[in-house]
Formats: sequence, structure tokens, C-alpha cells
Amino acid sequence: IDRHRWWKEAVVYQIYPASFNDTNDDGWGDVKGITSKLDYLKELGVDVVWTSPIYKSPQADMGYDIADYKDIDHRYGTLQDVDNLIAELKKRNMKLMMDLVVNHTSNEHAWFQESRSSKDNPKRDWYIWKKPKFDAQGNRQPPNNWSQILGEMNSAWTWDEATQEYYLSLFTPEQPDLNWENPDVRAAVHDVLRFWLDRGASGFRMDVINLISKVQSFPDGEVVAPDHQYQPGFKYFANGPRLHEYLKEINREVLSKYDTITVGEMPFVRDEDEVLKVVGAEAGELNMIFIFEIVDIDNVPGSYRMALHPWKVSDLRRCMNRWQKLMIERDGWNSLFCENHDNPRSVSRYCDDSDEYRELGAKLLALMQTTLAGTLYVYQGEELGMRNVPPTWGPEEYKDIESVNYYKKMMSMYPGDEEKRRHAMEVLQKKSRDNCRAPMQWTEEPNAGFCSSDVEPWMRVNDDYPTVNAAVQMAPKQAGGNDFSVRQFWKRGLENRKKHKDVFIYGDFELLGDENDAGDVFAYKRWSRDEAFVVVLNFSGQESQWNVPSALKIESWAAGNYEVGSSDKPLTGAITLRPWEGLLGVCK
Ligand code: TEU
Ligand code: CA
Repeated sequence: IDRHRWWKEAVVYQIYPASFNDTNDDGWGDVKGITSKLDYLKELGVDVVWTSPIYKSPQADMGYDIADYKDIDHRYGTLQDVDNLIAELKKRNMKLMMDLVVNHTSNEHAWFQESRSSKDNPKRDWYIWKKPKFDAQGNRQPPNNWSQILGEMNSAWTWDEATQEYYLSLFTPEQPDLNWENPDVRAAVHDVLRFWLDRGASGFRMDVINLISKVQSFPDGEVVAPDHQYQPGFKYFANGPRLHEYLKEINREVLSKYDTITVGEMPFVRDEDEVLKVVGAEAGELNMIFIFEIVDIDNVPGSYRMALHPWKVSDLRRCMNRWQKLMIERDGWNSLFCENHDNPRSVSRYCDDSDEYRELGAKLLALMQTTLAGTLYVYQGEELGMRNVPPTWGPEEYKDIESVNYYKKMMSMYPGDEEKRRHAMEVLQKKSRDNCRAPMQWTEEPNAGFCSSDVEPWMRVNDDYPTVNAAVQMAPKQAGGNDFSVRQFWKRGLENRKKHKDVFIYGDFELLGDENDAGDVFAYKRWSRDEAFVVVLNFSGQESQWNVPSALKIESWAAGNYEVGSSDKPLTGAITLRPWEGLLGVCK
């Protein structure tokens, strides 16, 4: 059997359009801004551009609240601009992946406007409406205890005064959940997919696609946060009873008729058999999904995300080992990523973003990602080793609805409590989604070249842009640049990945050492019929010892994230790894 597929080999680059590149001086990135950077992306080695939502939207959740699936938000441009983007991508042999957000719409979508207008409107049943419950005191209560995902301390149900019912809004009240039980809703979604595929888009990243089928009795979620009124109910809405039926239907009705790339976002679910039902070679559902294990590594298991939780290198080894095997041993497929628009920056999270270690850490992560199996997703700025926003920023710099909700709630729960305020600021700086949403750093000009110097960007630019930017990382050495910058390292890593794709994309994987041991080194072997490589990564700011397993025959150390000194490491016995050092070796 031939397991080769173009979408397995593709490098996908995620663009957060508001923060990528502004071309009309309003401080907000736009579609023309994406088009004008295609050569930059091509040069890096990108094949597919995924843009977070650019559709018409009131932007309550930065476009993940769509008011019209067939129009572009005026802030981003026009349909004509998108047609032009697709044409320019085609010229460069690149493709466009759209973000499909169909678990919910905006409350300003015409469908919802109709649905909420009266109980007997034909679209009433397009959303999930329920009667209130009443407690012993006769007070009105939502139909169950589910908490809102982006306002974790609030109810997932929103009261509608006009029709005296609640509607389900898992993310925010501005994002009512569609009722997928209704076949008209599903047909309308299929129509949206066809609209974009016929226009020249090549596929979709499907937002929270595993939440579309809910357990229809809507039971209460287990109490995991006893000091709060509302609880995460994902057991009853993640991978619900009809999910696979709906995905197979999308495939049959639409996707099977085009040559597409599809990736489903699948939070809350880790069960391998459940995952394989979606991404197994014969599943007939989606090409791959985003598994959250790696980005949940510092979350309190099963609980609220806006909290701090220590993680260990063994967690990373276990998680990588598990999903690598799923692809290779069980013929599934998966995505590979460390960053997206919902997470802090990877160098700040998994390594050390101090001036001393930032570049090494970012290269360590690049070495890891370019040598593991899975379709690789690079998030804008990750290729520069961009870091989290600084701890000196006040709460007013955070723009994301989740950050804003969190901070407000903490301040109202603990008024005047300086300790809690400091804790809330630390959580924001370490975990906020805003960390990845600060404008892209192109140059050392004011506003980092994201927008012109005389306009105010929609979100503050990270203060480190004079030293962390694309221009300085791409300039030749003679012009004050650095041949060994994070950007150059990523580019070479991507080239190497493609050159040896039978190893790095399709090859076998073996974890070296015990996934549960206490060490800080993550080491693995990758091989095909013809070639073999070893990758050794020191996830620590200390020196670490690593013993070459006796069965491993290393021929040479071919590359590393330190500019000098990797090629003279010993080939057998004990190796000393410097802080955050990563090595790529060729095996016999
Ligand atoms: O995110 C879904 C999701 O469950 C998480 O990534 C979520 O954002 C995170 O746990 C909150 O801390 C998707 C989008 O990627 C996100 O930007 C949207 O806000 C969300 O869906 C709603 O559409
Ligand atoms: Ca603009």
C-alpha cells in the first residue's frame, strides 16, 4: 500500500490575520498583507497557508464568531482580495486552508437573528434552546451546570429575555451553538464548504469539530472545581454520540469530491481508538486532528486552563511517543505543532526565553518538530523564536476575551487582594492567548514593520522587536545579520525534513530510553529502509549526560542548535549536552 499523501508532507503555516501585516494603515492586519508576504513564506519552505477566520464578524472572539460565512470582514478586505490571494498562492505552488467555525456562529449571524426572533420561527431549531429550571427558592436556573469555555466561571447557557428560554453558548454568549441534529443545519454547512472549495481553497482547519454532537439529555457535568458554580461538561459534548456520522456525511457529501487537506481541532479527547475513528487511513472522516496533549502539558488536568501547573520532560516524552506510534504502528495520521493562536509562545513555555537562552530553545523546538512524524504546523513568529509578552505589561494590554473575562472575574471575586491580583497577572503572562497574538515582528522599525509608525496597532507590539525580528534574522552576515538565526535554522530544518522525507515523515520512530525516567533528555531514532537518524534534545538549562545506547551505531553528528561544537561529540559512551542543546546524528 502506498501511504504517501501530499498533505502529510505539507508544511502548514498558520496566520493570525489581524496581527500579520497591515497594508492600509488602520493598525489591523489584512488579506493584502498576507498576499504581499508570500515570497517570505515560500522562502521559508511553506506549502499551505492557514488563515484564522477572516469572515464577516463582530470580532467578539476575534472572528471565531462568524456573522456571514460567504463574506470577508471589511477589516480584512474583500472577496476579491481572497481570490487574488488564492491566485498568487497558486503561482507559487502553494495552497490556502480556511478556518471553518461551524460548531457555533456569531449571535449576529442572520440564522441566529431569525432563530431568536420567536419560538415558532422556522430557524428556531437551528440552535439549542431550552426552558429554564427553577431551584427550591423558585429562582430561574440554566438547564444544566456546564461552564462557558472562554469565561470559565460563567454558565454555558445564555438567557433570552424575549422568548424566555436559554440558548447553549459553550464559548461565549456571542457564540450560540448550532443544532447539528437538524439536517438543514448540516446541509447549510456543506454548502459553506463547497462555496470555498469552488473558489479555490484547498481545505479546512475545523474549529472544535468534535463538539458538534451533544448528548441530547444534556446531563450535568461532574464537579471538578467545587468552589465554582459551573463545571466543565465536556464529557457530554466532546466526541458526542453522532460525531462520526456527521463527519462521514461531510466527507461523502463534499470532501470526497475534491482534493483537500483537513484538520479537525479536537480538544478534551485523548483516547487513541476514538482518535483513530477520525484519522485512521480507512476512517473516511478527516486527514488529521490537533491533539491537545502537548499544549495542555501545563494545565491542571481536566480543569480550568487559566491556572499554573508544573510539567516534566517525561510528560513530553510520553506524549510524543504515544502519538508518533499512533501514526506509524496504527496507520493513522496526526498533526505536529507546539504553537497556535490559543497558546503562549513555545520558547517561553517549554524552554527559556531569557536573552541568554531564547535562540537555543527556539532552535531546540525546531529541531524536534522538523524530525518528528506528522503534518507540521508552524505558527507565525514561531520561526523567529518570538516570545511571550513581557511581565511588565498591565492588564489593559491583554485583548483576548478569555484573558479579559478571567482578569475581571478574579478582580470581582477577590477585590483589593493584592496577592490574588499578582497571581492573576502571572497567569495572564504565562498562559494568556494574547501571548501569541501580539503583532508579527518584521523589522526594527517602529511597530516592528507590522503597520506604519504613525498608526496604533490593534494590539501592542512586544517590546523586544528591535532584536527579535525577521529582517535581522534573514540579513546576510555582512549586513549585520546572522546565518545561524532561528529563522535560518527553521528553514534548513524544513529543507532537511523534505530531503529525507522517507525518514522524517514516513519513517519509523523509537523512543530511546524510558519515557518515565527523571532525566531531561528526549532522544529518539527515526529510520527508513535506506537511512537512519538519531535526535537528542536536552530540555534543560543545565548540562545533561546522555549515554549512547550500545545498539545504536552513530556514524557522525550532522547538526545541532549550537553554532559550534556539535560535530566533535563522541559517537559512543557518555555525551555531555550543553544547556538546551539538541543534536542530530546520522546512524549506520
Ligand atoms: O478553540 C477551542 C478550544 O477549546 C481551545 O483552544 C480554547 O480556545 C482554549 O481552551 C481556551 O483557553 C477554538 C479556537 O481555536 C479559539 O480561538 C476559539 O476561541 C474557540 O475555538 C471558539 O471558536
Ligand atoms: Ca489593515
